[in-house]
Amino acid sequence: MKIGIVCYPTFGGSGVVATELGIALAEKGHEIHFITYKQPVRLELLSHHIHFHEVSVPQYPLFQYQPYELALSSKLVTVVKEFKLDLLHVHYAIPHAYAGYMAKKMLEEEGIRIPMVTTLHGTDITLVGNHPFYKPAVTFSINKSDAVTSVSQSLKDDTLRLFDIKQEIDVVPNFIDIEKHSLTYTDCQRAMMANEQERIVTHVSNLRPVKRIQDVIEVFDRIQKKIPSKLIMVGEGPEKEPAERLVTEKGIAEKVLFLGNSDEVNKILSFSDLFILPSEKESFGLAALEAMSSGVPVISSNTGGLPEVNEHGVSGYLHDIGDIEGMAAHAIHILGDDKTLHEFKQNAKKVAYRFETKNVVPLYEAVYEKALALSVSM
Ligand code: GMT
Repeated sequence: MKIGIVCYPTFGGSGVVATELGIALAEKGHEIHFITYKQPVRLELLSHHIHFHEVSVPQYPLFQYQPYELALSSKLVTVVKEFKLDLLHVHYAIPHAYAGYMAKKMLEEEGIRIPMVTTLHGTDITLVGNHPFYKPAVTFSINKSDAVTSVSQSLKDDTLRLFDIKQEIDVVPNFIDIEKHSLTYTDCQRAMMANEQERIVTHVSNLRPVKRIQDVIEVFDRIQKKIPSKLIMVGEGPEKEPAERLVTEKGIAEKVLFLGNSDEVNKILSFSDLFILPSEKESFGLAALEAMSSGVPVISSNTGGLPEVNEHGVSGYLHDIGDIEGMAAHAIHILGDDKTLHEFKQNAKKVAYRFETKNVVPLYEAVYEKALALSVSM
């Protein structure tokens, strides 16, 4: 199949899922065309099965806001025609589903029918998409998609509760290539982060308010009072500065490393002992799954799709949003002795195996077949 994938090319979870999906589909023999404004961060190699088409928006001084959707829909029309694509798969509803629908309609004028699959990832529904300024357009473009997927049952329920949706929604979870995440570290790499007696606690995100970064620091502060440990913060975002201030106020600055965005998350996870994800909202929690696949137990909030990923008492623990004391107590329990930590590490990896790439990618292929069959019958 020739598939056009539209996504955000940055470090966000939806872009990572879209990119890994494209790579996995190409490995299965599909021809993949990424169409976005920058080469996706996790897309290292282009090949005859993987192409990248850059969307550029000409800057014009009259426009206060440059019309990206317009440039994207025009680019989609050009790429679909030139490479004779069979299907468009757009990730994150805003504005991708809207631009995709416009492209579909323009192509129809030329007698070309192309189905569009929309994958809902999270904040496109629970935060941004739900804003009254966007809601009518988001509802419209979801309903006009030929097939819709959401990354968890929880996100599907949220979508049906918040929007007037006439379309069926298939749940296709995030997935992980466990082999790729099974890196081992050298003592020298770990030693750059912590000494042998210290446990390593990690958080990876785009450091937005929805991730409750202050809770990460508060939980770690309680951990380090009981157990020698270091906190590694990976990512860039608006909450970084307040977090840096908070660790200085608490006098734990030398125990917290802010690494910024990193291409080496797998390596960092391979020597981590615990992952903290206390988010306000989290439709799935790809970061938690990535940690678990590296054998890192997770302390998370019990919100959104997280209970579908993190198994309470097995791969880690789930707590009410903001329950810093509870999270810290369970973190200390996991990190307290080597035997308990070893058990949680093994269990985390076992649970992650449920979401292996080879189990999940066929679910997307089935959705593509369904969308294609539907568009032929129309
Ligand atoms: O908030 C993020 O982490 C980025 C965001 C995105 O769409 O780029 O992630 C969302 O999609 C991921 C991939 O499907 C999910 O694993 C994340 O849980 C989800 N984030 C939220 O719902 C906050």
